[in-house]
Amino acid sequence: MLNLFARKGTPCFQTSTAMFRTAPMKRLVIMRTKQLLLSSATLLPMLGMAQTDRPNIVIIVADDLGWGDVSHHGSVIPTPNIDRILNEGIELDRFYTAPVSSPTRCGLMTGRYPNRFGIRETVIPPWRDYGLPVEEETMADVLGRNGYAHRAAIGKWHMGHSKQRYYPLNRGFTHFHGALNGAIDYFEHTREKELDWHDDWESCYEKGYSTDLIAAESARCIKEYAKEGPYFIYTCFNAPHSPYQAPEEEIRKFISKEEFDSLPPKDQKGWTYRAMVSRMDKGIGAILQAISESGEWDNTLILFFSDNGGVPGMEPYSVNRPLRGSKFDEWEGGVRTVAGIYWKKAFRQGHRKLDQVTGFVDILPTLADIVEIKETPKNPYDGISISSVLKGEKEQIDRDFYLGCGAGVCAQYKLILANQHMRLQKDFITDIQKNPSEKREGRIYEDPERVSQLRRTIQEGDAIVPYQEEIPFGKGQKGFVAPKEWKITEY
Ligand SMILES: [Ca+2]
Repeated sequence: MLNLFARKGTPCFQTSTAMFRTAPMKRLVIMRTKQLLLSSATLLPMLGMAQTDRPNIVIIVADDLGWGDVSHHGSVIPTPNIDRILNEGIELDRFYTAPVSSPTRCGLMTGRYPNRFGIRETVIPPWRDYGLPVEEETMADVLGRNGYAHRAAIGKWHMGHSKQRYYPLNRGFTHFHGALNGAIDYFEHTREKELDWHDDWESCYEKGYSTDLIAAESARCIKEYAKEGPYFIYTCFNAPHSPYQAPEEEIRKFISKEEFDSLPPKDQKGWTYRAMVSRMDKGIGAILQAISESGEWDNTLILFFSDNGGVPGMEPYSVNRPLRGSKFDEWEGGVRTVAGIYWKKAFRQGHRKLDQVTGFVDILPTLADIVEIKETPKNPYDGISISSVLKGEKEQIDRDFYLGCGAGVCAQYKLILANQHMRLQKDFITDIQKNPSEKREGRIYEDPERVSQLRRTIQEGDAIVPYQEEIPFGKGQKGFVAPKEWKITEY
């Protein structure tokens, strides 16, 4: 009954068996799947682009990774696999996100400013009864209608958990393996003391460190899906977000047990954080290897980024230096994150550092462009396609990028209007190219016209009235009791 109910709201172009795991249905489902795969193949010429030309899409998201926490940016933490994406692909040096998790994820999935639907300033906490509204289409919905039969969400979801309507399998994905909430326990897979680890609609009791499990499931799906045409994998590590937990042997790579045990808790956290990043990088390596082994390396588009900057108070173990600020604010350290993109077949890449201003809301429009999706989006995108820049057809697109909360950026300038959240009594303007650290004393040579345009963009963004109310983080926390194993029954 639960499974039948769960299908409500999924796109009719559903081709995975993942949704239909109830035993009596299995044979019928396999037949239906084969029929649908055939029918999707016959549909493809109508969709404009040959199936073989469409890249597999693998998006890998880190959680709270600091700008300075990859070896590519000078960290002592070895991150050869993240570095590989940046070095062999295109380093997206000016990739912007929201300063916290859920807004970034919702903006990524929709190509729209998350303040349109009330998820701008805060994450969706366990006690909140809302999510990404069903009025919004997701990247998985769009790709599902355009030739991508398999669409997996693996790892941290964080776009709504209190109703089935917010669940990944009702948001265009054909497979889900991971946690609905943020900040789960890495070993117990719990949030608010209840198991929050799922495989499609079922509780998942597998053992292990969540980073390893997320990587392994991603690799498994990559190998399975590669046999059946282009696929979409959305892998979200919960690392290196708190709680600070890592396998003992990973910590030992950095520091001896004796030395670790002699340190105060703050430093123990710091060394554990380093081990968490290192382990995540190893998981990313396993994903890259799976793509390679699947024979699809040349035609797989891989995007890596962190959902926001590193947290405050973790220096020297996690740093956003030389950027100012951290998670929760719109200084560069909160919203400009480590990012790289790779697609051997079509991008001009290889040690290419791109200073194009881009970010989370551009990804869906860019993918729609790459896959040659002709349909008009259900709700207009706020982001733009940067496909032409990635392919090397265009050097740069002059644009403004609205960051929320009175902030915005263009190629040359960063402007933050006076506001309480940022504790700014007066507007902050800087030439961000000359002053990437946003030091207050930086001398500004203003182009009044360009700055006025950026100001208008920010004011227009701030004036958006959300159609769903944004609720403060702590509201409803008192007395909240998590549902058993985070099982949700209501649509
Ligand atoms: Ca985050």
